[in-house]
Amino acid sequence: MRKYRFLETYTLLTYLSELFPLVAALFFLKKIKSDIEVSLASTINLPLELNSVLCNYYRDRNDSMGYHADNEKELGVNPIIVSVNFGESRRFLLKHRSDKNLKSEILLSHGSVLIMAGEMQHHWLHAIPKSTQILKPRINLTFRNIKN
Ligand SMILES: O=C(O)CCC(=O)C(=O)O
Ligand SMILES: [Mn+2]
Repeated sequence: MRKYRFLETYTLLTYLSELFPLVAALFFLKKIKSDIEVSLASTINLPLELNSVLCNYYRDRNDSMGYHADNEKELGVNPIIVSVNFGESRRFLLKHRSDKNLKSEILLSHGSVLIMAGEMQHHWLHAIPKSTQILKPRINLTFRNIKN
């Protein structure tokens, strides 16, 4: 029954997205946002309102993002940032700010969700490097909570 309803909604959205792409995109964003909020609350007991989203579009292997921390004042002290990935897999690099030997990386594949939380933005920088391999496009959404 639920599956049937989902398919109906999906068919409707496919038509809708051809006529009103922006409306369909907003519907999908809201759905992803509420799915994340529900699963954070039910799995790790973390009630959180995500009130903003940034979208990054990586056209090919030459599009990248340099090392940075998401530590803007409006995100608060230990922000929770939920990153959702579509399309091509890309390497997500991490390096520690003070201990140069501490490095890590995660392959963010289609459908993966990465949660950055706690003191991560104080101690670590992250980046998406260029690639030497031919890559298809990738869309990354990062949901955040902006404080007033
Ligand atoms: O594309 C990614 O996975 C990283 C995005 C990111 O770090 C950002 O938007 O601040
Ligand atoms: Mn970032």
